[in-house]
Amino acid sequence: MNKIFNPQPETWNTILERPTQTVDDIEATVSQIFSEVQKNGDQAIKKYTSFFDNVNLDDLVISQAEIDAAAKNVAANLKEAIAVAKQNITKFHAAQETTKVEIETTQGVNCWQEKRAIQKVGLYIPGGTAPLFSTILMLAIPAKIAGCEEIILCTPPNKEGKVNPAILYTAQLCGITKIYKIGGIQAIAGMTFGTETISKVYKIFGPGNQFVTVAKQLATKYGVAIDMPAGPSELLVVADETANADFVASDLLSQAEHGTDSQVILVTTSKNFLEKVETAVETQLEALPRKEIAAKAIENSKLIYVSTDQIALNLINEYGPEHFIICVNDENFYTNGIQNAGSVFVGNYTPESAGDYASGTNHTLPTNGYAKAYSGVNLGSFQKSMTFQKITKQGIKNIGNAIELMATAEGLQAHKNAVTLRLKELQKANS
Ligand code: HSO
Ligand code: ZN
Repeated sequence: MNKIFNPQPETWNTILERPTQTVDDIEATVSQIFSEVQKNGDQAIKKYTSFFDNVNLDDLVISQAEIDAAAKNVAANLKEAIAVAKQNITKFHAAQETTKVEIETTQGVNCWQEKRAIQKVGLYIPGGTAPLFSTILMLAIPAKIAGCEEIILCTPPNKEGKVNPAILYTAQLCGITKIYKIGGIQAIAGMTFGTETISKVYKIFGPGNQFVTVAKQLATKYGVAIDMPAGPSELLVVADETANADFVASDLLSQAEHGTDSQVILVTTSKNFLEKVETAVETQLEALPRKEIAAKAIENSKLIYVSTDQIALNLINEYGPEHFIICVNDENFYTNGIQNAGSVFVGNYTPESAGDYASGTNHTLPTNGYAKAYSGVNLGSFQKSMTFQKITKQGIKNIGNAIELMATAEGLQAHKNAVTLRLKELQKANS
């Protein structure tokens, strides 16, 4: 682990740099697959499934029989655990529902805003070494609460053409409309254009590797919205002598095991605590099944000592971590002062894993410093705001002249006329 003591603010940017991703060569591949899927639909999807996933599929849709069989393969205690998580995630996201905003801005001029669900959404769940069925809960639950009519899911098949049973079980439990055995770029392209079997969607959600990330960005060029630009997982812990070094080490490792490019950082005002965490990480790492992955991430991770809480806070806001754990005596200093973070975990008994699975908050969060401008996925991610207005005769009399003057000043006579005609008619009716 890299230990850094009292870094000067001029060096923060370099110290906190994220692992760089080279996307240039990926872009050409992504564009090629997009244009083939746009032209040849399912045939192109099958071709690339065979190429990337090494399996030839006749049917891209998962059948009810496969889902039922999968459900039998999920242990009863895991089903109960999923139910606990589902209940908490539902409670937290249902509470985010807002009421209609309505105001009479001027007498006779009524304006209001209402939310509407995005009708068709697509969720992407990666395959790979860890089947993240928990991400289905994080995406499908708010989509259902919002009232999305069509919620489809794409996930890559393994070499036998199968999908992890927990993924299928969770998807069915959450009311996903259709599940497709399609992964990677071809999945994102399929949901962007629609094919014979895949529905075209209006917004795509979910994590993925660099290929999926670049594909989601290309989808936006075709008018499909995406949840957020995604990158490798990150965790920053701020801790002082009141924290527990073993707990902190376990949190750092929990993110480190996601991938070799995960970023984990400790910021502390205690040199003694920093040393304790380093030792604890080394000890705990040895016992992890995903030790090799975690070790690589830990190699690039940082233990940073700074002399005051204020310096620590400035540095953390500059970094904008995806996950931010606060284990210090004066929690309020950080909870009040944090400006840029995806999700914040407060106190010694709030591991990040809680938010990853079952406390109720969402785990689809902005990485790569995007927490400075983006929110994590929430109920609003599956909705749009629409505005309405209704103006009475008195209302148009009240604001009509202002509109006429502004339209004239912009040189837009037709805009002015739309008001003038109405005002004249009202004058006539009065005389
Ligand atoms: N920490 C991950 C989410 C996750 N963890 C899923 C476990 N399963 C990204 O925020
Ligand atoms: Zn995680």
